[in-house]
Amino acid sequence: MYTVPKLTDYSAAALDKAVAELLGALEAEIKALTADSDLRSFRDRWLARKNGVLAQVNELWLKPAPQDAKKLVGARVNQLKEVVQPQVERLSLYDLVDSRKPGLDRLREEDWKQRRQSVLELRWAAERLDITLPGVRRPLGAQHPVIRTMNEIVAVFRNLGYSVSEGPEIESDYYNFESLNFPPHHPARDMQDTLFIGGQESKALRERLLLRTHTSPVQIRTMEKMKPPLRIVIPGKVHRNDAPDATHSPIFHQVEGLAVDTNITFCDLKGTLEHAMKALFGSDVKTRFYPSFFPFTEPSADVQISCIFCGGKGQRDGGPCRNCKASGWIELLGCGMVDPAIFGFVREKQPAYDPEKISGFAFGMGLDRIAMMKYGVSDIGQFYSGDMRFLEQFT
Ligand code: FA5
Repeated sequence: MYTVPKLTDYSAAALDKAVAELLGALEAEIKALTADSDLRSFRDRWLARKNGVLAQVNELWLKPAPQDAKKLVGARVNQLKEVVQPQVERLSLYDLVDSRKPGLDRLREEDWKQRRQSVLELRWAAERLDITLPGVRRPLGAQHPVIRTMNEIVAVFRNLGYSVSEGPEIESDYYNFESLNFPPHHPARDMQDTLFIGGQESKALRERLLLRTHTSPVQIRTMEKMKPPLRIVIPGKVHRNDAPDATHSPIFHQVEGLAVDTNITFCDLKGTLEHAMKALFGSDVKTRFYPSFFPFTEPSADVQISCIFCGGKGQRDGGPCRNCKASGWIELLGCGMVDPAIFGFVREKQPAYDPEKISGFAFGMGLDRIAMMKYGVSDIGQFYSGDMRFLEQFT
């Protein structure tokens, strides 16, 4: 009777030989089965958790295999299990059923033949392939409209030579606020309602963890790692403690941009954003900048584009345009020249950011509202509802 040998050679050829021997032994044992065979012990011999042939294969082949052969041996052992287990189980199936009824646990020769025939039929039925049946159609997936918008915007900046930078969604107070020039307890912090991780009262403020409220911390993280010149876009998910309504979601997405070099001016910022807006919304689109405030840029501006629904007229279909509230303009992003104070924070780790020698601009936009505009979505919550009827429209 077959016993599982120990292996000394773990090469593919030696494994193939050992596997072939084992399968040969199984075939011989199956052929030798008769009506009087004890199918339960046949099953146990091959499949018992303790000391069955397959269990021994695990113990004698897989466990002692040297590290570099583990993957190969593991694959062979799995293949072996997939072949041996169903064969043995099918043959012992009827005996296991019958052996629960006293007097029926031994089958007569005729019975055995018949039953083996029905096992074969069962197997045939299970494995039969009706090629005339219609196929199973897998539903087609598609990019989520917010991600699609994100990729489009990132592509515009990649074409301008920007590279992509990413950072953690769980961020420290230092990177999300302090290093971006939000002083502690300053009202500027109230500009963004923050979700803090609980139970951190004993930590210093700058070390407390929170869900990042914007992608701007990645500006600092990237500058700390890379010397100027720098041109990066930062796509990502952000969170704020905002009550959900048609245009606010506690989770949303931003794309941020940062360019740092010698002699970067506000003209570069204007030219870059004007180009990007035309690339995204069509060459007819106009941009306008008006003063704003962000703690990390100085001067700062909000950027509006001419309304893409009414062409900037403020009127549509004989009435006021609802998308721009009849103003002809839609606010799209915040931007400005990097405040020299930001370089001051970064210099601690990366001295090349000397505000006397370099300058930069930064901008940031909310993606979800841009996607809403592009795809005519009236409620931001639909992006996060997981409702297939909504999402299927974008396949
Ligand atoms: C900022 O987050 C700045 N970090 C942007 C920036 C970067 C300015 C670099 C200058 C330089 P603000 O808080 O305005 O800015 O948010 C940017 C955009 O996020 C908004 O214009 C809006 O489109 C979007 N936004 C804000 N809150 C929500 C919300 N709850 N749901 C959906 N979108 C939101």
